[in-house]
Amino acid sequence: MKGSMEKILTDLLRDAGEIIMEQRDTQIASRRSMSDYTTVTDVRVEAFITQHLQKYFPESVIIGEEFSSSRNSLQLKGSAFVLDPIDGTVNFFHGYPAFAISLAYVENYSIRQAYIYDPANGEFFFAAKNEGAFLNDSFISVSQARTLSESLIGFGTAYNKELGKKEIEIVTKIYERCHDVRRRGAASLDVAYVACGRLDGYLEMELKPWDFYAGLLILEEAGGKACNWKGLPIQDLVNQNLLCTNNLIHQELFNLVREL
Ligand code: 2AM
Ligand code: CA
Ligand code: CA
Ligand code: CA
Repeated sequence: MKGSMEKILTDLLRDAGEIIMEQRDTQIASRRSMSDYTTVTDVRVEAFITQHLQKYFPESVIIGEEFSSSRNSLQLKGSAFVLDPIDGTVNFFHGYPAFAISLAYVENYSIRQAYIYDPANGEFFFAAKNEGAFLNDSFISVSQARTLSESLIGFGTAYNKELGKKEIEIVTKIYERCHDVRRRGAASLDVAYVACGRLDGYLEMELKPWDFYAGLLILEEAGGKACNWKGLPIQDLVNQNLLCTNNLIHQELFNLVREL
């Protein structure tokens, strides 16, 4: 039997997924750069989820990509939700089916529950602290790959083209040493894919908290490991260069990232 919070949030994200798929409106609502933009659906879905969260959990703070513009308003003390209404907006815009709703529930700086819903593929990732990680109600765990030479590695390219080119340089070195590399374009799903063993590692620069907060718990509960590119634990609510692995290849992949 699902706990009541889990049931409410699962149903809420499924309803939000329906809005994304059925009212597919890719009109641009605002644009920060050539590849950094928001569609009216991003804003609509965040408003929809926020409204319901406020109704069910009025004491919780909501930190969402589209409405939490001021960093000063971000706080994780007490209870908070960290929300990305559409992670993978560029994919959503182009009709490339790799985007997700990402929602983390945090209590006193600790992620307690995590939800990543990929509506185009009907895949729902979930984790609860100390209770394991799941994909569509089945337990998931990270891969058994022991070396980079038997690994598939995901990566991202930043909206900032100069930064993105730097990432591609790093990835070129990794590519020479692994089975292959993949660039899919939705950070939350990339982390979830490491958690369920489809990827053995994943790296991306300058991610925002809502891109990966839910993924962090799912990865941890599935036996994986995350750090920033300095090898330090992930800090709260700041942008970071993220490195995620199945744990077994962590040091080997980190050494290549650190070299640059
Ligand atoms: P978004 O679609 O919600 O904006 C693409 O590489 C991935 O990085 C997506 O998950 C995208 O999330 C995220 N991302 C968000 N902001 C970014 C930024 N300023 N630079 C690079 N990637 C960003
Ligand atoms: Ca965005
Ligand atoms: Ca995002
Ligand atoms: Ca987003």
